[in-house]
Amino acid sequence: MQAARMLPVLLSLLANTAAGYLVPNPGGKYNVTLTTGSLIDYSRNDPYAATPTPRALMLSVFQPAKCASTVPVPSMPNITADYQGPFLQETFNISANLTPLFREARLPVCSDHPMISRRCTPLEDGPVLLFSPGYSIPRLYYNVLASSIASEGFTVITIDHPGDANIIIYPDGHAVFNNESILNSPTWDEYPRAADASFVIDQLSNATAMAELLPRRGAQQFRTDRVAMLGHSVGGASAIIAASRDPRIRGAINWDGTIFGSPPASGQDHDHPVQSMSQPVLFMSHQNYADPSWMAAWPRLKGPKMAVYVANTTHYTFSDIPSLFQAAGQTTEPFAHLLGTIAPDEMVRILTAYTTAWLKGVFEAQDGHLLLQWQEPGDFPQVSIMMRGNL
Ligand SMILES: *[C@@H]1O[C@H](CO)[C@@H](O)[C@H](O)[C@H]1NC(C)=O
Ligand SMILES: *[C@@H]1O[C@H](CO)[C@@H](O)[C@H](O)[C@H]1NC(C)=O
Ligand SMILES: *[C@@H]1O[C@H](CO)[C@@H](O)[C@H](O)[C@H]1NC(C)=O
Ligand SMILES: *[C@@H]1O[C@H](CO)[C@@H](O)[C@H](O)[C@H]1NC(C)=O
Ligand SMILES: *[C@@H]1O[C@H](CO)[C@@H](O)[C@H](O)[C@H]1NC(C)=O
Ligand SMILES: CC(=O)N[C@H]1CO[C@H](CO)[C@@H](O)[C@@H]1O
Repeated sequence: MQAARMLPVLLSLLANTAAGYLVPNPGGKYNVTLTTGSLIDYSRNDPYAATPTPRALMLSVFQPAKCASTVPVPSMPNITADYQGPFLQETFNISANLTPLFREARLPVCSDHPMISRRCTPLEDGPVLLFSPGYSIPRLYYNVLASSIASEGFTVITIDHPGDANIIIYPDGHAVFNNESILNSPTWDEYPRAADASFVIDQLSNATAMAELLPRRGAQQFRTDRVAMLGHSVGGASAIIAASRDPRIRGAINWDGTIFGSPPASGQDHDHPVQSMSQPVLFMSHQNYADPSWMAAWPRLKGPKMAVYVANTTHYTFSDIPSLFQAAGQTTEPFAHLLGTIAPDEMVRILTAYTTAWLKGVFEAQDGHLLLQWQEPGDFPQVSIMMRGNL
């Protein structure tokens, strides 16, 4: 394949471009501010640390904002980007080293510069959407998707789960790596992830913690009565489990995530990690296939529920990787078996449209009224409904 031979050339060109390449502005009615930082849970030790260590989450906070100009910022730290090429080569047995694709990606965000930020007005009262990544994939693989959803008026908080993400770089520079022992649990780390989500919600109303996380915003709480959770892969499964355990999570969206295993023996339910729950749940799949773990969860979902699939996609189309290829002027063709054949920007539009339409139903509906009248969000021929209930 010619494209396969072209790729190393392009990536080495990228590697020599100090300025990097810019991802397009997000498509919604807002631009976004981006702040990264950590929240430490002193009440809980990290189950995957070798020595007793409080659980420390790295977060990216995307807030919708009106700002007339944006600045390009790196999508991830160099150290994280440098880790990804070899990681993906090993995981997917590919010869191309994708490190430059990550290293050179720049996101357009509202500037932090005081002269400019005076003219930047973030939307402070938007609903909050927590995002949990796929197994071993850092949260920084979802910056483009998070920006796109945030630009529709949501504060999106992406979470790195320590011991799961392949590498997490903290503000003091130290790194935490993946701990494969996660895979020994029949539920992987779905429960620690759910606990992480509940901890983040606790801290949304902790003005001191919010001031440390978002210094420019200052000591202000976020509302915790309009929070939902989204995730990809095991992160999507975790979103449902988290919602089934924490009623503050008012809706859950699972992007292509199998729900693993049986709950711990102390659980109230004995044959499925999802407890009976009333919040609305949306499933988005890469194939027209009823995942047995979804079928097992389905009867426990007492609220509005729907499962759709997106044609011409794979499990990994639900990430930024295809968008980064497109922004870098590169075709995904050599990687069709990994990234699908759908146009990358179309996939971003689909994931954003279905996610935000579902969330609007969750937050704006009186007793699910809007969800009951669910309309197709726009004209996306690649999307088909597999199952729905209580709609
Ligand atoms: C990985 O997690 C296990 C607990 O599941 C822990 O005993 C072990 O020390 C951890 N390994 C490392 C390298 O942190
Ligand atoms: C977003 O930023 C672009 C510049 O990158 C600007 O042209 C546009 O007006 C901004 N939109 C909003 C809603 O702030
Ligand atoms: C990342 O590496 C580039 C060179 O490839 C360098 O110019 C840049 O300063 C580095 N960024 C950081 C934050 O160290
Ligand atoms: C990795 O790919 C090469 C060629 O692309 C192939 O020969 C080899 O069998 C693959 N290895 C595995 C473990 O699939
Ligand atoms: C609120 O946040 C501060 C700063 O992170 C922390 O010291 C404090 O323990 C938190 N309070 C609660 C109730 O979590
Ligand atoms: C570009 C591409 O792969 N298109 C395909 C998308 O999926 C539909 C339905 O499965 C096919 O008919 C298209 O050929």
